[in-house]
Amino acid sequence: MNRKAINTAEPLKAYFKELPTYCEPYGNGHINDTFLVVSQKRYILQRMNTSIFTRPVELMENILGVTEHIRKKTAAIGGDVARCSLTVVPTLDGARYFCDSTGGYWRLYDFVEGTVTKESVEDANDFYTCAKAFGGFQEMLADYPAETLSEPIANFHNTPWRYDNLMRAVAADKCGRLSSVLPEVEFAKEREEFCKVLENARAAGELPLRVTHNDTKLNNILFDEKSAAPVCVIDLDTVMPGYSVTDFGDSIRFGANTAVEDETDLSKVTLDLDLFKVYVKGFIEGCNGSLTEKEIELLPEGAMMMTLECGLRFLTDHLEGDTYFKIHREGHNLDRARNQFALVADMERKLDQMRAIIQEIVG
Ligand code: ADP
Ligand code: GN1
Ligand code: MG
Repeated sequence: MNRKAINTAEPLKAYFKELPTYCEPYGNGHINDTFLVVSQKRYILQRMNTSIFTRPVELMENILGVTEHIRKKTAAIGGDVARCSLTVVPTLDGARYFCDSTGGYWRLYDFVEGTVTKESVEDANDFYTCAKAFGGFQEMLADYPAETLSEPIANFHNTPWRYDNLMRAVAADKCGRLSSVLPEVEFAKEREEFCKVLENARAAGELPLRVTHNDTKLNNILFDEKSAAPVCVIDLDTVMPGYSVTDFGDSIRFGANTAVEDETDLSKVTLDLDLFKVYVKGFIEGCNGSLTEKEIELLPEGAMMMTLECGLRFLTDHLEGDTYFKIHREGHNLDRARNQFALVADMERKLDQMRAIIQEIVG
């Protein structure tokens, strides 16, 4: 979608008495349409992606609850209240979001000044800072009643459901692609029991329900432009009840793979144990004692689960005709699924080493 073609006149009128002179596409996000608006000060205007987030009103309730909580706790410890979280700016009528005449949902945030985003992990220190920021997010929200949050995407990290969904796609074989992916389907089937590990731990009362971010990538953190310290965790659309180990795991899946997510030379796809170690250290420090022993024990399973689940999702989308993830070449989702499964296999080989690293860090 060409963001320039999006009509911002209606939302601007809803938010500003005097129309701002500057409103241009901003940032590199893949989900929402983001604009920088300049009037007396700077703002971020976003049109929410309602084809992915079909319940924008509940989603905004989640964001308001969580950001308010972070601000209160930051105030209590004398922190930087203006920059610690996103601030939702109301419309001129006092509403927290705006629905335009075409059914598009919009929101306005204060621009968090003096910050920058980084698009990719350049060195171990970037990954450590990222881990501390997402661990800190967990800690800030450790006393938030997670069960009061709604699920903007149902079953998002319900891995057994994702597995069943793959099996439904296999049975339907809508695009006639099944015969070319039989080894991948077999790989998934061999791990059906593993898919249940976190849900079983939850059912046994061993895994607490937490407020989770669910998109724990580096470019969802704003860093102070001078000190490079993490200032604020953004992109809160996928905040919902979940497990701390999946927020941890998604970062590992994405940031500790020695290859990019769609690399087709699978010999390059491995788990970087040095980066794993750095992230464990930063995450545990960031969580600042809020993780239970069981959560710490299940961190490697969280990493394997997120990687396996992502592979299941890519494979499902391939079988269903690439309707969810954007593809840039034929078979792109299958390449991604193979890549994720290769990473799962390497994680399985390195499971004992992952456990030893955790032991070494927690003592
Ligand atoms: P997406 O869901 O599409 O990834 P994000 O909410 O992450 O959208 O926003 C896209 C980019 O816009 C971010 O990576 C960041 O650079 C910038 N951004 C978003 N919100 C703010 C804000 N309040 N202050 C400063 N920059 C922001
Ligand atoms: C999607 O759009 P992006 O890259 O932030 C997906 C994640 C997947 C990721 C895999 C809402 O995130 O869950 O892990 O692709 N986000 C959604 O690249 O489905
Ligand atoms: Mg983002």
